[in-house]
Amino acid sequence: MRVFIAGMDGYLGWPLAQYLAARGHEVAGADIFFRRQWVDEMGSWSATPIPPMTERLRAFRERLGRELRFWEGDLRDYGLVETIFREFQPEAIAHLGECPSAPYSMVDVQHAVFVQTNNLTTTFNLLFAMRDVRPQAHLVKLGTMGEYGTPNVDIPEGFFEIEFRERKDRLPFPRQAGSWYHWSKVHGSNNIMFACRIWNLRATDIMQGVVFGTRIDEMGDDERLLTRLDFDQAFGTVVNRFCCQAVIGHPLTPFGKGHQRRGFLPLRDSMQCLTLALENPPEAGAYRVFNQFEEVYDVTDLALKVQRAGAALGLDVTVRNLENPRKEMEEHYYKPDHQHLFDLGYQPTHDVEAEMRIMLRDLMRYRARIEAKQDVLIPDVRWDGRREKVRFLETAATSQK
Ligand code: USQ
Repeated sequence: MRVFIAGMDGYLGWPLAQYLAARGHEVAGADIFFRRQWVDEMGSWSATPIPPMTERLRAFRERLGRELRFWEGDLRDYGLVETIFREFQPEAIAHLGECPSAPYSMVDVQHAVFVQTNNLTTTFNLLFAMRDVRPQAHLVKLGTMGEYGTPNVDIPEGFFEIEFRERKDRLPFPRQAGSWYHWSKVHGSNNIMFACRIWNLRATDIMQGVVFGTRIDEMGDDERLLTRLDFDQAFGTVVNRFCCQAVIGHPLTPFGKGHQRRGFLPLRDSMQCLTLALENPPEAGAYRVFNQFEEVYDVTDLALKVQRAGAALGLDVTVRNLENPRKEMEEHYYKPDHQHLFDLGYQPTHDVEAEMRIMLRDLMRYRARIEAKQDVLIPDVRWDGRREKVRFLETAATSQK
């Protein structure tokens, strides 16, 4: 299958190119390298060293024995998107070309506007290019579990049956996002749902949980094939940050009470699930939603898992709760469904601590890079608009019973 990856230079885009190519798919991608700039703006860099795209493409060719087609350009430019569609004629599009950070979107008005316009514009351009050039293609759009928020009821996969005043319907489940970034994903979902209805397009909207991991097997030992691994407050996801903290002897930092619950999945599972979605398209006109995660975990329980995984490697890991820079529930009910991917054959990596040990071993090689930027581990972007570093709390982190 010909798959176009929007955002191929990112944390997920780069491994996805390798994962799909290793399975015989013809892959092409585009990127404007915004992620590199955003992380730089946050005063940080990837713990794993990231070579320029020319070197990444050379390493890809050496490992997989074929070219990976790449366009350097801005997907907010409709002309570029249309050109790519005409030249490559994609059968599927993996849309990872958005800004993925909640804290980045909360910095100030410029960042909020940038994240929403960037994310909505790239999605619009892909939808219109599908309509005009590749109406049979399948859009696999990276959304987020964060679209739903943390309601005090179970969360279905996108839609639910509701009875109201003696009438029934199947409607989109309410979205209650927790940042301007997460709302950008909600708005994108609504636009895709509408485009499928009016233009008979087909799309899978992936409500993905929080991803963690440094590698997939396809990368082998070639450092140039590694994906980026961020640990700053905006682009480092929580388990990736905990693992970076562990290797430099910095306390792990659950925010507030530390009992936020989220769906999580290892990077290798994310690749497996995205591929399952791509290889099993829905019929024309269908807009379907997959909740994509391995299991729901409590943030403090994950910190304690990293602590145990670290101990197995001789690391002395402490956990100290930080003041929470966000406005979010710190103890709450959370029970989302995630059956659709299992129905397609998803085989989850259940041994999360084994995955953490792989991450810690990888990251120990780059200890000096993390140490050099360790200032970025303490957040200063607060949801109330202040820009001021948070402080450690005196309460000790304990496992959720
Ligand atoms: N957290 C801590 N300590 C830290 C960092 C984070 O306790 O040092 C907490 C946060 O407060 C939050 C949870 O861990 O409650 C997850 O935070 P995160 O930064 O790992 O993830 P989030 O901001 O939700 O965003 C990430 C990705 C985003 C994706 C989302 C999936 O950056 O692109 O959409 O995960 S989900 O969380 O399911 O919405």
